[in-house]
Order: sequence, then structure tokens, then C-alpha cells
Amino acid sequence: MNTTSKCQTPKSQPGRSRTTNDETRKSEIPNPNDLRISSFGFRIFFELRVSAFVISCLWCLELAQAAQLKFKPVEIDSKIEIGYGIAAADVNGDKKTDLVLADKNQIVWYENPSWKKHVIAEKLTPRDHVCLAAADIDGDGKAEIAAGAEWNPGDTVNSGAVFYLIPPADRTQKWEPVKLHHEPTVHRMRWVRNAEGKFDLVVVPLHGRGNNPKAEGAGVKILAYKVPSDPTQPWKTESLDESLHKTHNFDPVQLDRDAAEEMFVVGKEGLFLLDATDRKVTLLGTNSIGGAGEVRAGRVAGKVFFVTTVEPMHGNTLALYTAPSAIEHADATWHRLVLDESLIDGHALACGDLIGQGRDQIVVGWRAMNRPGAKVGVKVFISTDKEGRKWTATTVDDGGMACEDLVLADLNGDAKLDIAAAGRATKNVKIYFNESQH
Ligand SMILES: [Ca+2]
Ligand SMILES: [Ca+2]
Ligand SMILES: [Ca+2]
Ligand SMILES: [Ca+2]
Repeated sequence: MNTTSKCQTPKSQPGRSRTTNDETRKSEIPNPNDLRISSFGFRIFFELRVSAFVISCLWCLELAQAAQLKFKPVEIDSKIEIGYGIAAADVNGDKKTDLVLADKNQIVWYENPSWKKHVIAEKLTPRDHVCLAAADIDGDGKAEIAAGAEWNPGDTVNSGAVFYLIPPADRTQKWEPVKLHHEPTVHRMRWVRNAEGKFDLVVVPLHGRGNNPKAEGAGVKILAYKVPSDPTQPWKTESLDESLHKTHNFDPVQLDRDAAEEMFVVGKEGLFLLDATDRKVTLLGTNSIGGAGEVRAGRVAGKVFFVTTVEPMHGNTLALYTAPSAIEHADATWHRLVLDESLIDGHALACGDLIGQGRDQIVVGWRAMNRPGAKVGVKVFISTDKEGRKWTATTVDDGGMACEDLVLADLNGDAKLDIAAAGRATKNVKIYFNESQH
């Protein structure tokens, strides 16, 4: 996809798969008895292959009937500008998960359960805000928030900005922005656990410095920002990788015994696993249509079992990747399965178990940014067969959500994941409360 036109204003980020993401990621740490191979690369793939076998058996046993999906949509804002990125986190520490939005000129949060909108930053830079990261990184029950701005993918030299936002005592008031170092075309950010078990701010630009419109040239510099005890003091950065191009999204996961989270990263070259500890990227799979633009990990029985992607960037294809089996060659790439080719400018993705199947469903949203009049929406894909290779789609929103980003979280405390989405052309934020029968 054209890097200067269609990418004028992609979404942001963070879209944690679920609010309980950090807990979920902890639970994915496998039993040490499963670890029989010491080198990292082999270890990861060995674990995934063993998991694949065990999980396939579990999947067979379940054979749950596809539950009837039912959602109650509630529009909590009808006047946003673009809604680049939406995240779910408890901002005010009342144990109710709030929503945080990176809009064109504002960073806001919506307070659960009234969904009252609080503007905490405005016009951080002359150009658009584009992403945010929101999670409780210090364990006090209240989210820490960072934001990316000065979005201009056509300027691969001077664009981009990264801010950490210091909250006031009253978190409904304006937060103090601290400007940090940045690479050009800052585009996605997440709080990611490092080797010490603490959180770094990982920022993934869209392009390498000085790249041309075809995304040729230097690789994208993926940086981990180390949080200082005083956030107004300089933040050290570490480069995690500089080899990929057009890296449109990433998803942190916990795949092994070391504290650092691994990351699935997608770009022009395909789907990769980034090991922050070893500073290594491994190609898991690719395609002939220009790589991928969105990525999220899916779980079965609580463990990562598949990775889903939107291909290519802003593309029409929803794909699913699963690890090669233990009997396949160690270098075999992951198996790719196309689930849908009818998305129009696919731009939002999440995995979670909305219906109590014991395995994740896939939620995908598309925005039709360059197709005026084309129908936009959100769909959920549910696996229906014992091997997890057949999926059926159910429409959640038919034309009322030009989906820029979405996130799954339980937003009304009934233990069922709900969907929250932000729409560009539709200029809205909606919660789809999950009323499916488990
Ligand atoms: Ca709250
Ligand atoms: Ca906190
Ligand atoms: Ca790890
Ligand atoms: Ca719920």
C-alpha cells in the first residue's frame, strides 16, 4: 500500500487484546518442565509446537457449539475527529476499566460507568496525535499513559513525537506532557515487560528514517524507552531491531520463561517474532500480497496458539497463522490460512474469548477510508471445527463503525469481554456490550 496517500492517517495502537492483558500474559508462562531446549529460538518454537499439540487435543475435546453472539451497542461519543487509537485501562483507580482514546487533536479518557469524557491533553504537536499506550506499570492500580503525535508518514525525516503524560492529583484534569526522544513516523506504542519484569515503552514507527514512498531504505528503528524514577528526567532508549519496513502494528505476548515479553510484529516483509532479550527477529510467515498491517495473538486454553493478521497493510484479507508441528522442519514457517478476503481497508484487530469457548475468537474492523460509500463495520470470527480451521463470521456492526481501532475488555463487570471501537468517518466511539449466552 502506498505509504504517502493511504497511510495519511492510520490508527494508533495499543488495542490491548483485553484489559486483563498483563494477567493474561503472566498466565502464558509455561511450566518449566516443558523447557528442554536452552537456546532461545529453539525453545520458543519447541514450546509453541508442544502447545500446539496439547491444545489441539483440548480443542477436540471441547467441540463447543458456536454460541449465539449478541451485543448491545452504545455510542458513548459521536463527535470525535479520527480516533486513531483506543485502549482499555483503569485510569482513576476505581477498579472499573475506562477507555482511553488518541484522537486527532486530543488525548481523552471515558470514565466507566458514566463514560464521561475527560480531555487530558490537547494539540501536543501541530500535526495529529496517532497512538497511545495505557497500562498500570507501577502497580498502584492507575494507568500510566504515553502518546505519539506529529503524524506524517510522508515525512520520514522530521515527523513524529513521543510524550509521557504526568497525571495531576485529579486525573480528570490536564496531564503534563513530557517530550521524549523520537524517531520519524512514530505510529504505534505499547507498555511491554522487559527482562527485569518492569515495563518499557516500546515505540514502533511506520518507516525507517529517510525511507522513500515505497518503504525502501533504512529499517524501522524499534525502540524500548526505559522509565526513569523521575519521568521528567531523560529516558534512556535501547534499539530492539532495525531490520523491518512498513511495520504497521505489533502485539506483546509472554511465550517463555524469561520475564521479557516477546512481540509479534508485522510489516512489509511479513509476520515476525521479536525477541527483545536477544535483539532478534524471526520470520514466522509471509504472503505474496505485500506482508501484513495488523497483528494479534490468539489463545486456546489460555496459551498462545495462533496469530491473526490483516493483510496487506490496510488490506482486504484476514489471515490466521499457526506454528508448524513438532515433526516439521525446525525452520518451517507457520501455516497460513485465509479466513476472509472481503475487508475494505482492514484496520483493527483483537482476539479474545467472547463466548466462553475456551479459545479465542477474532474481532476485526475495517474503515473503507479511500472508498467513500463502501460499507464499514466490525465482524467476529468463531472457529467451528475441532481442528480450528473452519471459522464463521458474524457481523457486529453493519455500516455504523468506520473502524480505526478496537479493543476488548470487560466494561460492565459481568466477566464477559465487551468490544470498544473508534470510528474515523463515522466519528464515533461505541461499546458493544456482550450479551451472548455463555
Ligand atoms: Ca476507572
Ligand atoms: Ca500506575
Ligand atoms: Ca519471555
Ligand atoms: Ca462485559
